[in-house]
Amino acid sequence: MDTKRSGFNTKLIHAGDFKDQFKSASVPIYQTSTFAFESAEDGARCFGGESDGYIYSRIGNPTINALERELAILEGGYGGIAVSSGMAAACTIYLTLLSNGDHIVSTDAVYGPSRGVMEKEFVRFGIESTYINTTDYRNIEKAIRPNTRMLYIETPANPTMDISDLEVCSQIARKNNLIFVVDNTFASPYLQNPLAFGADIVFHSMTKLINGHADIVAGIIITQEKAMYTRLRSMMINLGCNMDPHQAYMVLRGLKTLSLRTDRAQFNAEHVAMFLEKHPKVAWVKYPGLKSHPQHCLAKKQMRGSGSTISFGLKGGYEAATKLLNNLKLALLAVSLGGVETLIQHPASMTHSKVSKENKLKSGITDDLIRLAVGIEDIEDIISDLNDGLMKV
Ligand code: LCS
Repeated sequence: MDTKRSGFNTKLIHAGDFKDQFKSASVPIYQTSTFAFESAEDGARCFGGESDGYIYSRIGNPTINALERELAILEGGYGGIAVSSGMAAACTIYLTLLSNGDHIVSTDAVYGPSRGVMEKEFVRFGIESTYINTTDYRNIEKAIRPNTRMLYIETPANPTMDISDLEVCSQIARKNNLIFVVDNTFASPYLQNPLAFGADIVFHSMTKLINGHADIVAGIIITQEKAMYTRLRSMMINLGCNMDPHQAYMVLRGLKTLSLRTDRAQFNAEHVAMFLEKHPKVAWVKYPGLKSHPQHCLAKKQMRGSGSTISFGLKGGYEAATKLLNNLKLALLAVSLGGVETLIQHPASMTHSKVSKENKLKSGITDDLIRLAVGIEDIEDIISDLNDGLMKV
């Protein structure tokens, strides 16, 4: 069957297109570090690239490759490179495509360590970075310098839920000869396909929606073109930030229900966002599905849904936020998102705690911001938990 032409849900189940001699329905775990060659000549052909036989699991493995094929199809790209985590994906992209003297322009409200590693570590290799609000394209144009090499966007952004215009960013990147990279973690390929808007690279922390069960840390990079795929794969192999076959199996298993889980979590998130917006103790709510979100129309244009993460603030600021966080019984006080269970956290003191106070404020990561990752529990229970917690504030 040509899964490239089938619907999204069919792709979720069949796009890995794995076949073995036993006609296994699910992709088996090839828990092996190495593969024997048929002969010395065969080994030489495998290493010489004349045969596509397996060599060694850091280089390639049938379970991992099935996941890579599937994600490449879901994102509409040339190929996928599975890695050990979302951060491994970001760092492989930086290390492969940026050199001494280069400059990167990025969304300011990105996942804390994606920015931290650039400002604290990559700066040692002479790579400069500028973090700006990419929801306004004029900020991007102003930030571009003669040595700018990459435009790096996170949309929706963690934790502000800001949405950047993928089409406009892609046009700016083309005009200025920049590599356009999109972190699509908050949307997943179910809700948004950045390559279709002209991105060169899309990547995910598969720890979140794609795996969806809070039991695995994983990442993937998907490229539009073969040349970039080859460079990134070679770097991944040499860095050794490959995925493990068992990890790939777990993600393949979680991925099958991506649309079912996302639909339900999104249904819940829409109701929670409306509940919060009406609550007297809540100062503000930011969820792309609400009309009050500054980029609500853009979200509708480039996304197929609003996802399951909400940011909001209470009238009592940080003090009120801690009271709420300490008084919830169903929602787990934990970082991460996109899983089946509802999670809540305080980005300024948790996920983004290493970002300087000044940069946090500039990026909209205010002290009152609470991030809620809505799960697939019964909506009545999630709202009742929040309601009880808010009564204690
Ligand atoms: N990109 C985004 C947008 C993320 O939210 C995260 C992790 C990463 C990349 C890194 O992925 P990892 O290496 O953890 O697989 N975000 C987290 C968060 O918001 N809470 O805990 C982790």
